[in-house]
Amino acid sequence: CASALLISDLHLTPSMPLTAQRFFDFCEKDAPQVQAVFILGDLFEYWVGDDASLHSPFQQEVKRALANLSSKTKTYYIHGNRDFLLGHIFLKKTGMTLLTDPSLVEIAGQQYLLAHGDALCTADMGYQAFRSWVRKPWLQKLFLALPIAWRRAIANHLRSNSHAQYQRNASASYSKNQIKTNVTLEACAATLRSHASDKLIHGHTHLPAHHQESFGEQLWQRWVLSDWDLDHPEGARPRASALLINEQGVRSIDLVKS
Ligand code: OKV
Ligand code: MN
Repeated sequence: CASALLISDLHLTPSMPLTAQRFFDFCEKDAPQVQAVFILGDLFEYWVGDDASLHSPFQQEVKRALANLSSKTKTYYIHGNRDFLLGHIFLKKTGMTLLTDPSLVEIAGQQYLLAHGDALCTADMGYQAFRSWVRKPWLQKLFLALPIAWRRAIANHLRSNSHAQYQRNASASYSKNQIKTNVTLEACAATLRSHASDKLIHGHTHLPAHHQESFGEQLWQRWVLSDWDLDHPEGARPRASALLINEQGVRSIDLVKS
C-alpha cells in the first residue's frame, strides 16, 4: 500500500473513556485518510475470549468502530501480550486481517518487519516463561472452555499479580527494570536477519523512539510505537500517537491535540 497508519498499546477498557473516545475519532477521521491501518497489539487491556466480548457493551462498541473502519480502510491486526486470545470470530466481525508476529509488509515501496515486541524482550525470563505457557494451544483451548466468569476471575487474578510484581520491580531498581522490559539487540538482530529485513517497527515497551542500531555487521532502524493514555494525566503526560508511513518515509503523528 502507498500509505499507512500504525498504532499499538491503547489498552482499551471502559475505565479509560477519553482514550477510547480518541480511538473512535481515530477510526472515523484519521484512519480513512490512509490506505491501510496496522494495529500492532494490545488494543485491549485484556481479552478472555470472543464469546466473552458479546457480554461487554464496551468491547461491542469497539467492535462496531473497527468494523466501520475496515469498511473504509484495510485493517491488519497483530496480537499483543494482552489480547492474544482475540480470535477468528471477532476478526471476521470486524473485517480485520490477522498477521503473524512478526510479519514483513511493503508500505510505500519499502519493506518493514512489524511485531508487537513482547517476544523480543528476551532478557525478561519470567515474562517469557509466562508467555510460553499461555501461548500453548492446548492450554488456550482449556481456558476458553471454562465458564466466562471463571475466565474473568483468572484474568483479574493474573492482572493484579502482575501489577504487584511491576510495582516491586519498579521500586527495587528503575534502570534494571527498564533493561529487563526492553527488547534486546540480540533478539532484534536474529528476527530481522531471518526475515532479511533492516527496518523493524514494534510497540509493547511504551518507549516511543526511532533508533539506528547495529549488532556485529548487521545494521537496522527500529521504530517504537507509543502507548495511549488520555485518562491518567497525574504525573504522566497524556499520550496518543501513531506512525504514518508514506513516500516521505516514517513519521510520528501526535494525536493528543489534533
Ligand atoms: C494478559 C497478562 C493478563 C502479561 C490464561 C491460558 C491459563 C490464556 C490465559 C488469562 C489472562 C489473557 C488470557 C492478561 C496478559 C495478564 C497478566 C500479566 C505480563 C490461561 C490462556 F493459564 F490460565 F490457563 N489468559 N488474560 N500479563 O487478563 O488478558 O502479559 S489477560
Ligand atoms: Mn504489550
